[in-house]
Amino acid sequence: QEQPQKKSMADYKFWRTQPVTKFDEKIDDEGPIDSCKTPDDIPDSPYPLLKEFEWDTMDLSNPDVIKEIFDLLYANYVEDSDSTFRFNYPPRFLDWALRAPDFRPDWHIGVRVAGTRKLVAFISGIPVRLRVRNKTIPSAEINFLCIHKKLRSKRLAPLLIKEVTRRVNKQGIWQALYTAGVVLPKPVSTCRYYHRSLNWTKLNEVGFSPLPPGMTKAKMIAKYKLPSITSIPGLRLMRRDDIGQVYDLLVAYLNKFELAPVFNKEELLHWLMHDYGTESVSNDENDKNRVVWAYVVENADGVITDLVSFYTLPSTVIGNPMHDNLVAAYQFYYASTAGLALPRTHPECTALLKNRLLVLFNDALILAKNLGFDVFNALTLLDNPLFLDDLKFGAGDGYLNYYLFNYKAFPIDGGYREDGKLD
Ligand code: NHW
Repeated sequence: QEQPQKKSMADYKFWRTQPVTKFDEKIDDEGPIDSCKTPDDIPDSPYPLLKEFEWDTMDLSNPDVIKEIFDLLYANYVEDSDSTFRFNYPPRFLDWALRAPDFRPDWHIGVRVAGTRKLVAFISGIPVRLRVRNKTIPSAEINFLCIHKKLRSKRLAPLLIKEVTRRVNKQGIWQALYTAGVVLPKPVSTCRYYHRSLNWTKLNEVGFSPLPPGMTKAKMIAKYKLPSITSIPGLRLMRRDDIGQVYDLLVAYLNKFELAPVFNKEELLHWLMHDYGTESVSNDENDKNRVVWAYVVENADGVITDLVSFYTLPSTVIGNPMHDNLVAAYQFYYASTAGLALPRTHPECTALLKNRLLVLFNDALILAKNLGFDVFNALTLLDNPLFLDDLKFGAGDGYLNYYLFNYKAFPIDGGYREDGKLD
């Protein structure tokens, strides 16, 4: 099943004016698209809005402000194609995702109704360093673009995008990464979503997993049954003092891939551990407020050989009499030493890695199931094609397109195949 067909450049009235790769563009070399500018070339004041609206910098250190963003997203953020599910990012998630190390408050941009101060639109950026093959690019990662349903199709999105671009450029940053389910000019990479049922009965009741022809409910439940305890000796919740080893392991693993973030230890600690295990917050696996879980495998010599992590992302189930939410675990960073010393093309490298990832992710599924997740989601990226089918992940309807702003790059394999097959 292919992604919905692309339109031609002429149909993108906004995007055709932006420094992004065109659909039919032939790429000769990688690098910025726009000519070089300096922050002084960028206007000091915000783009004008219609007079009933005003820009606001959202102060996420204030829980009331996070709640306002939560409420906007809760009612208006991303839905699936037939409006059965809508992402429901918990406030704690927004805090984690947006107040990352070195975040800039003025990249958390709201649009309010001038009279009532009601929040009606939002866009955010955080600073990231991206490695595209062997070049490291200071960038912004743009996310949570959302416009209230009543203000759709009024060309407000291009204004939000231009305003975040202005604020990012003012810091001397000229590139950005963003992802979207929709096709825009032009993805640098496309991944497909895969889903592994943990609670098949509930997934069936909410309409996520139909009963396949010729199967019974009992057979489906049996198909997805998992052991109740994990199998890898030395698998345990990550602690803050693991960061040195985890950092080295993840850097070595991600090095194999063409597009990856470049973290320092502080950033990686934030993404894997948030504030868990600090003086103020315990490192409790079952804490109801937790948004990210990271586990390591420590061998008998105290060496960390593997990392696996996932985060929570509940969705509202729209108009279902039995359930009002669906809680998905999303695969996050992982790494393994299996096969790492061998060249990637070496056949033994793939076999070693595949065997390891099969047990590592089977354990991750068990952990997620025991934590109460309904489904485990992953994309076709990294080494996932080695284990998705075997671990009973099924191909979803959704795709995730990766985009670079003001940077042309040769396409990067995201594991998405038009024939739906995995490598
Ligand atoms: S993707 C999630 C986006 N959010 C949602 O889907 C939530 C539900 N939908 C909405 O709120 C993750 C609205 O439908 C939105 C569009 C706001 C999506 N990305 O205002 P108009 C992200 O947050 C283009 C980019 O009339 P609307 C990533 C569309 O193609 N562009 O539409 C965000 C058209 O342009 P065209 C998108 O429905 C990355 C124009 O918007 C888009 O009322 C942002 C129509 O505008 C999308 N997801 O509002 C880019 N969806 O050229 C960052 C639609 O076709 C770039 N459009 O005429 C980098 C900036 C920083 C650079 C720094 C160097």
